[in-house]
Amino acid sequence: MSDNPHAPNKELAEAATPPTPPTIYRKDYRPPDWLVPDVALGFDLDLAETLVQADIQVTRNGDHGEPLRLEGDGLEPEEVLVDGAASNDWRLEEGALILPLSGDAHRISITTRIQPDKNTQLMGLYASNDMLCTQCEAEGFRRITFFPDRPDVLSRYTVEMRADKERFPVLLSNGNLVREEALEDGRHLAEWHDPWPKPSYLFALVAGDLVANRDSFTTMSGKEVDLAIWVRPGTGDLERTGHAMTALKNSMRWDEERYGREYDLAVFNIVAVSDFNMGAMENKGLNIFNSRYILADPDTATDADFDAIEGVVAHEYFHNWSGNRVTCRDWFQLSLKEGFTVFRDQSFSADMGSAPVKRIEDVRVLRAAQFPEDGGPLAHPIRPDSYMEISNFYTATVYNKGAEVIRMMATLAGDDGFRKATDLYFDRHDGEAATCEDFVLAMEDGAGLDLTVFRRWYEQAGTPQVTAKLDHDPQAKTATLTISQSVPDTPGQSDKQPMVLPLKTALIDRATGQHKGEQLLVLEEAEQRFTFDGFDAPPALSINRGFSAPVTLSSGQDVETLAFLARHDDDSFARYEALQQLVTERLVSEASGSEAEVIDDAMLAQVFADILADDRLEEAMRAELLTLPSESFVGEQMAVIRPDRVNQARQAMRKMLGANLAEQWQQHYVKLAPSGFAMDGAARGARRMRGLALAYLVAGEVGDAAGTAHAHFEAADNMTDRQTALASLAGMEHPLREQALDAFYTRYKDNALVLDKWFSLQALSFHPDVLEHIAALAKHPDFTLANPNRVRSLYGALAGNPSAFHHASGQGYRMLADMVIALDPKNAQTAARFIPPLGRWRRFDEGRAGLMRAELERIRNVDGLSRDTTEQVVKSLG
Ligand code: B3K
Ligand code: ZN
Repeated sequence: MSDNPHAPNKELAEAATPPTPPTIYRKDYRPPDWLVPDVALGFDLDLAETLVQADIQVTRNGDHGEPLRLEGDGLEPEEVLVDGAASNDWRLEEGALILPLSGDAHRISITTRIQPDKNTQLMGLYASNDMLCTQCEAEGFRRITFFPDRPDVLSRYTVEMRADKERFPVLLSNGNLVREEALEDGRHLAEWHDPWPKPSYLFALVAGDLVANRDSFTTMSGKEVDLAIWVRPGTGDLERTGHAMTALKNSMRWDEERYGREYDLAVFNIVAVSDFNMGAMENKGLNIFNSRYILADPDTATDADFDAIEGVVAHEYFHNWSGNRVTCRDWFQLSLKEGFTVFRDQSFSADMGSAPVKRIEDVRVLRAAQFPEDGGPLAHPIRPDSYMEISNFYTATVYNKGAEVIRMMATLAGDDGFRKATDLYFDRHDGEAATCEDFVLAMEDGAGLDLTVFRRWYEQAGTPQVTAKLDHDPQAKTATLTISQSVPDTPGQSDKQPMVLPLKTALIDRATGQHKGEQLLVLEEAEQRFTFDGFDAPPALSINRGFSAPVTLSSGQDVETLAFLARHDDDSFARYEALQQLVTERLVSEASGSEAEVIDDAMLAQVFADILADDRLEEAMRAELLTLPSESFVGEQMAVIRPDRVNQARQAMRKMLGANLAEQWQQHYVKLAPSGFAMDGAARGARRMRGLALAYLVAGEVGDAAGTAHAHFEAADNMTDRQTALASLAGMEHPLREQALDAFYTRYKDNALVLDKWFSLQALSFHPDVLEHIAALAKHPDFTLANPNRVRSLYGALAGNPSAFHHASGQGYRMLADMVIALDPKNAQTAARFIPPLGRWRRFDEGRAGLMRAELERIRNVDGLSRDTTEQVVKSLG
């Protein structure tokens, strides 16, 4: 930096701003110049240094004179052979190896050497707990060897692994084991062959000292599949794999029954690893999982953890067809496999448990993660038009909104039509790298739909805003529904076209609570009217039932109508929605000081009391209905988010409901006390509802709240109860708080996944000193930036606790930015995931917005900032 006092500040600032990485555009897609039908890989595996020999058969794709381009990231070739002869006719360009080739088919052999134990990015081949494993999606394979590392190059892989037998007794890769041999010097060899051509992102290997839970599955055509879930020995982990195994077998059966899809190899291996950037990875025949989505027993995992495991195991398994057999042409098509597979895992979980509760949870996730993304600086269509770093596009938009788009097509097609269309899609594109357009065409051809206008869901970002207004004509006895929509501007997109919105609707008679049947209204224009006959009196409008379209909807219905729907709507989602709306409108009005007509304490308590007394409800659904919307969700509904006021209003409401209904909560608390531990749906629902009753009793300061929570904690014979009670205690200024936290720590300090909960629940607490607690936890000897789960357990919770993160001092923002700056050089992918919370700065009051921006700028100016974090920061600053 110049120390000339006359240098203009602007130039100085410009000179200091690090460069922005190049942008890659969807419109620039070109088919690969060279194909690779066959690959043979040889690995001499070790933690410190692994030798990789890649033998690839390349064939010219079309009539062109382009050289062969093999992507590489941080690699130096030790030797390059072309058709068996050493070659010097190559160059390195931006990390890639460029080889001019004269013929149409050649054999290229390349030797590289990599250092797995120095790989802190956890992409490519890396070490975790003395085991070696890989993560290649999206562009990790190029960190192992030089290769056309793009999803439209499909190859058959043979993999020979050699390693010390004592330290790496288990050697796994994709496909089937074809050979095992002892070698000299205590080494051994395993050869794997995967008969299914696949892109490099689905390559995987694992080497280590592992033990397996083994089982088997007979497919619908009678083929035996050996199943194994591999974990570390001597940790107690093996005993925690039963639930994942059941989930796997259930997924295999479900995909046969619901989609006619059968598994296609003789083995299916899953390996659990502790250090993993994401949830799991669907590598062909060798899924690699973050251990948190495999390991569970009632003592260490909550009911919600059990559900998450079931969902993720299913998700990765379902990718075998939606992702592996039919893969993506390019990374802009990511939602082709991810949106569809999320939809598939959501349907599976709905079938395994309570469908209405599952739907509400999926919508909660969509609203918490995707709606803010769609309304912010990082908004993008489910099929993005451009990116700088593809790892930043594994988003709630691509995944969860992508799943909603598939769901809408399924709704429009009907069950039979949808099945015909998915059969056609799989048959037509088996073995291919396909596009989102291919999927939509299969939907049109298979289900007989015209999706011309519907395609806008792939093009336009932003959450459609829908207004519905119901008018009643007493003379004509008609009800007329006027629905209008608009799609907000998003970065790079304005003046949007109307979307196709399938809205499941019913008009409910207020006297009887009945309706004449649900109708599917399909809105295609900016405004449409629908008239219904036979209404003597104005009905109540139940619209977007089951959340059939992913929109925000305001129906302008008054408090009485919403309260009526909250008590009587026969669609569980719509019933939930009515109560959420009542509560949200009240909280928004209080936090923003508006004069709008909102529900008062007495009426709200009465609606709650009626739901508490409704004996037709299953307990899990009751708990869902009575759970208040999150502070973040309420804040999002405000013109300018005021986190402190939202917190105050919401806490006051919890206190009011806790105190006013003390007797009812108490009754439920006692009535739902278990006689013993069980995992069935009823027992889990009871635990959930009893936990909610406890939370309200604590919020209402009913009796000796700390004593009740502590007794709950002490009596717990499972993690769900223990965590619920500890979360309540963590928010209290009471000596029992420390006592319980210490007891929990002592009991579980050797179990990393449970220790993550200990970090998380303290950082998520309502305690007035939560920021100091978080700062202290960041210095705790068990805290480390090296493990993504641990980082998320503390800093994900910080970002998810508005009272901490949005503390007016800006300390929350600072702590997050400090962590990002420290983590970015080690693990860019995980670091970049913490930028979006700061990127929301435009939605907050001036003071907070300025503080958030300042932290983004501080990160932006770090020398050598990764492409991942740079993209998120540059876009967030706008
Ligand atoms: N397909 C993987 C995602 C891997 C992303 C790495 N940046 C997990 C999944 O969606 O199943
Ligand atoms: Zn996926």
